[in-house]
Amino acid sequence: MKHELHEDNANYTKEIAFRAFLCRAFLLLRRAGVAIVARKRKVRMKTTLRMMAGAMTLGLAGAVYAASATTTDPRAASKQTPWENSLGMRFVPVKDTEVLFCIWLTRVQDFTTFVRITGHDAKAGMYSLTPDGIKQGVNTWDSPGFQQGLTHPVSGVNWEDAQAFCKWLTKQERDAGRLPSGYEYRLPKDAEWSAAVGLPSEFGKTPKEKHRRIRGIYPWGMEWPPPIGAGNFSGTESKVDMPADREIIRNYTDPHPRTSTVGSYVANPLGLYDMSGNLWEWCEDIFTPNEPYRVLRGGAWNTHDGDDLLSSSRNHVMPGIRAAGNGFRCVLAPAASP
Ligand SMILES: [Ca+2]
Repeated sequence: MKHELHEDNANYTKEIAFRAFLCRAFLLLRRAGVAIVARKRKVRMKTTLRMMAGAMTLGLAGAVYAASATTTDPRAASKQTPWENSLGMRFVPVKDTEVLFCIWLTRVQDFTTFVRITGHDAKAGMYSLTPDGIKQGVNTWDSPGFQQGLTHPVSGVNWEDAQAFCKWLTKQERDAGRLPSGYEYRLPKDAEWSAAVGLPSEFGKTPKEKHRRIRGIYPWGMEWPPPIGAGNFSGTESKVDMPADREIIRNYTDPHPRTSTVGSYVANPLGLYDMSGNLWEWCEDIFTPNEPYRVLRGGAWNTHDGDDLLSSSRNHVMPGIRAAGNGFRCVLAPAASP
């Protein structure tokens, strides 16, 4: 299943607005169904309030795409006026850090541009979920075994691929005079990602020491299972083309069995999308000293375990491993070596 043909940014804006509309309609219809059941259970008021809250939050998710104002100065960037780069990636500041986070995971269209220009080969050895279980080498980032559009997040790329993308984009935009002086692209650090997901101060020095130490707090709040519309996880909808005995979140459904277009779910208070679900996000850091594993955060479309979706949870994977549940998000940071 190859990716669709390239769209320009204008078409992208229209497409993403349309997909956000479809997603909102789906979720509101589901909520209407929940309301009927709830009336039978005499909890009408509670459900109505949830519907109103859901409509408001999902409305906000779509509203971002109606706003087109951006800035060319990273220091002037805000949630309402992001900084936009040459690929149309948008960045907003995150309090208590020096960096700007991309509001989206890196998209298929971004990675496709990188590969087309550099010839970077990111295809070998990808792990993917098939009806017969997890298989290696069957699929690749540009044909991951499920349908993707160019505005889906690129999946099946490893930490080294993500590093190569960031280095290429930094050089590309510096050479073109497009990157403001003193900045570079890189992956978020583990502590920066915690700030971006809204975690309070964590105890511990290393990601391993911080791992799952704050219990009961998820990116969407304190509910389990997640409230409707919280993100793209492995809900009942994901039971297609996967082993029958694979676990899911039994009391959760979203519209996406695999990856979803970035920005399909409500943004967090900083304006960042998919900080929970869609794809795990590679970070710069090692998990613990003297071991090669790199940190990933946030969970993915194939995540069902509540502990994995805690804001304080970390995954740790060898930097060369490519897997269909893993992708990455870039930050714009003060350059370590201008
Ligand atoms: Ca899903």
